[in-house]
Amino acid sequence: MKMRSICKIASLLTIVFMTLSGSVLAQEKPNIVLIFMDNFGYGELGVYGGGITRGGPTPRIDELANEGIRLTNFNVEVQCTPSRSALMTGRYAIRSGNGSVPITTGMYGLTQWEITMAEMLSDSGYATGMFGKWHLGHTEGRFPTDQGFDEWYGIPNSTDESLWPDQAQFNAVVKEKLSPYAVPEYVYDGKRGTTPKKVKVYDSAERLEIDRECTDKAKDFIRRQAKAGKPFFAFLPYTQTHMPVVPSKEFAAKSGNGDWGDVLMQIDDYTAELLDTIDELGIADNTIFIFTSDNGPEMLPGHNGWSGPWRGSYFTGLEGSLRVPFIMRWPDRVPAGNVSNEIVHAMDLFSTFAHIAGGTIPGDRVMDSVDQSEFFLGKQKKSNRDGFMVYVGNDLFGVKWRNWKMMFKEVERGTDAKKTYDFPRFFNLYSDPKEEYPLTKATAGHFWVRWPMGELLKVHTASLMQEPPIKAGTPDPYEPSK
Ligand SMILES: [Ca+2]
Repeated sequence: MKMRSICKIASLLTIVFMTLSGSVLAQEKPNIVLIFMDNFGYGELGVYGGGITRGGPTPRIDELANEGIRLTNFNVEVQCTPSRSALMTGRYAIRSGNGSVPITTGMYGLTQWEITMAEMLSDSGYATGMFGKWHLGHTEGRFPTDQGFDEWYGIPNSTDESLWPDQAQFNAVVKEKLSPYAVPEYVYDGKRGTTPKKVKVYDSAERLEIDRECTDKAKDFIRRQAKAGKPFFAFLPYTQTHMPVVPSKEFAAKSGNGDWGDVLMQIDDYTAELLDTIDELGIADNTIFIFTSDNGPEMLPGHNGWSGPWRGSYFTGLEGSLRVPFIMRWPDRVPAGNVSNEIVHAMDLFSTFAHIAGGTIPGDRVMDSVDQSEFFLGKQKKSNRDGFMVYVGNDLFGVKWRNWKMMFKEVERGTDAKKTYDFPRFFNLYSDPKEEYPLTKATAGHFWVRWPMGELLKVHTASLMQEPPIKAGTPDPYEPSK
């Protein structure tokens, strides 16, 4: 009898202990690895219809999709700078003065007033490392290490700049000192609290190996944080597949199908190295691993990417510009093998990560981010977003809502003239996925869709009145007027 009581107490204690350790585990902050490709279209990966059809198989990323959730309606802003701004701040890029890539404003990027995803995660106890392309400011006080990243290796601007040092005229202009911005782009190495160091010129030779270096630096960062037992955010905004799309020497001619196939194999291999690293460290189960892109495909002929079933390249409001691949794996938390056509926007990752990581969502500014954690975790079938505003540069092109689009403006290719329509064009994305037929039997009976879309537009317009957008090129310190 006595023995049985002891056993009973012992098993009760075991249950209590297991419950406690279970809840401790549940409270552990997951690591986040976020791969954010550049100009990488919807159609490139095998699991999205690309891979072998594009001349370069992507088996590891395809496998990753089977281990987690894959979205067919994940949306972004349509150029490099705005997309990165929206991702980092959880706000439409127009709000922070980053609605367009910097064309005439050398002083650009995020003001110190913005709260980035890296700052939010850092405040929540995360180690934050960035390895790749920033494109949110290249002046003192605007580097990633000024905006919440503990460390950064990569480039401040973009990859076409790697072609500049090959031009004799450019090199002559550099000597003439005609503009502080008509200078070579550098690869930087930075630590929080210090001025990032220039490592080397980002030229056409370095273009080949920059993503190799970023992968190695990220692996080192991940190993150090795992050893220290600190939750980490590893942000990998790779430079591929922004033009010029040429592979590392290691991958040259590997696919036998040209540069594009080689680069796809390279991307798959680098991703596999990161996945293998977290496996080796035994932290895969507590690591959210995401593969996505900043905007639709590159449009430069010869370097042009593929938007899969959608029409259009980046710099347009077409689906090919807006929809990019999105795969998220979090073993035993995000149900495996889930494929969803629910609308999610890159801005939503801010609030989703904040929820998962115990971070704080700023309450003193307009936030456009929507928490999608319950959706990703499979607790609800629907996402928490029905639609969003479609911006191209600082222009509001239209509204996307459920399977509909109401477009006031249109551009076929980013460098083409913009067309403006007095009567908006309505597209049913189910019956017309390529947005070719604005006025058909499929749309004629549905002009009511302008009302729910009008409601979204009304709320958005009011928010811009309530909190006027920061002008592009605004210097620090910035404070909104009350
Ligand atoms: Ca881009």
